[in-house]
Amino acid sequence: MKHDLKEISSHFNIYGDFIIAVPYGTGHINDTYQAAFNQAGTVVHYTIQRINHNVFKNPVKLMENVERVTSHLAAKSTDSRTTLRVVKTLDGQSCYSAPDGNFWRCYLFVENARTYDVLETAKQAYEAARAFGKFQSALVDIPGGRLFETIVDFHNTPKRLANLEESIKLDKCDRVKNVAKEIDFVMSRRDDCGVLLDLHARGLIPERITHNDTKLNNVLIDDFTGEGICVIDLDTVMPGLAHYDFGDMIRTGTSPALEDEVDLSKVTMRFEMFEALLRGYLAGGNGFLNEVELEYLPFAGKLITMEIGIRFLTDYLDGDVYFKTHRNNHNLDRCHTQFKLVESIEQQLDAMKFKVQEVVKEL
Ligand code: ADP
Ligand code: GN1
Ligand code: MG
Repeated sequence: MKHDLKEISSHFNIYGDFIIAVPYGTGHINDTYQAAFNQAGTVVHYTIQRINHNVFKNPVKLMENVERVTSHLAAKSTDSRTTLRVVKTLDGQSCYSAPDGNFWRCYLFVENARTYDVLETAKQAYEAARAFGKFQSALVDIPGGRLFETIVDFHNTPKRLANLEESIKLDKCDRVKNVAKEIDFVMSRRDDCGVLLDLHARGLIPERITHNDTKLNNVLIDDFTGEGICVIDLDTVMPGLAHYDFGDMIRTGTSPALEDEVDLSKVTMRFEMFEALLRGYLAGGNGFLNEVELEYLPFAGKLITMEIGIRFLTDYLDGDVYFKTHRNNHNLDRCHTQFKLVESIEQQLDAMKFKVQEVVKEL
């Protein structure tokens, strides 16, 4: 293992004897481990993570956000499994700054729950989206001023497009020649990029506190009840538009294929999963969205899927420096699934909008 997890965990306020730590999950950014401790004969687990400080430039401010968010959520719930619980370092900090420059944090591990990279049932989609809806609406009254922006312009799609154009111009790895079709795909849809920011600038959709990485594997589903119990991966919780979250749910919750599937015939927007996400999100949020926000929910799925596709394409051109990759052309494969899903959403966009109207009338 790259890191000495026994030594690292000794800096946290964890009682008992370290048994083992194993790499955990399929995230693209941080390094996540599940650590086991023997506490008077009982095995107790913790999540220990290295915060990727190339991506998150200010881990200390980031952890201040996490502390604010988790304590606000904890105050609203009596069930300790419904929010992440930060385990502090021995000197009371929310992360451990190691001599080699790495930053580590620790959470209580939520037992008897798991995440899914591909959702299997509409119930899971409903439950995951309900958890994110609840999460967003619970943060509406977080005290203490605006949260710190851990990554500025994270969902600014026009800027993501500008970054792609810059990478095309630089063509660092001589890869532009391989992706003419993909570049055309984006350029023919460039007018979509500014739509949400424009609505916001016109005062039609408000800034909210959003999660910004609502990949469906960022919510823990209870093994027994099937409920979406705990929203995790809080690094990007910061000011944003509701659409960023619902859009990413459509991106990751509707396709039956993995994000890096190479058989593109498997990639499709399953309408029944969209409907389940919509119903779950609205049930969890309990009426907090305005009319324009509701109207643009289906479009958000198209835009956020295209945006992440643009980011995978950009990283492919830059030489795979941002997202973890595990094989050649991994980012390009991921880009292809995103663009295929964009096409599938486009074909169903009218029906999706109609469904929103129908569901909203029922509320
Ligand atoms: P990344 O930023 O790398 O995606 P996550 O915070 O999402 O990291 O964690 C990776 C995986 O570890 C999650 O998908 C989830 O399965 C698991 N996980 C993370 N935190 C916890 C926790 N507190 N309890 C249980 N499982 C967790
Ligand atoms: C990254 O960390 P993870 O795997 O949950 C990325 C998201 C992308 C996602 C694509 C900080 O999320 O923005 O949507 O990969 N996180 C960051 O799978 O860039
Ligand atoms: Mg994650």
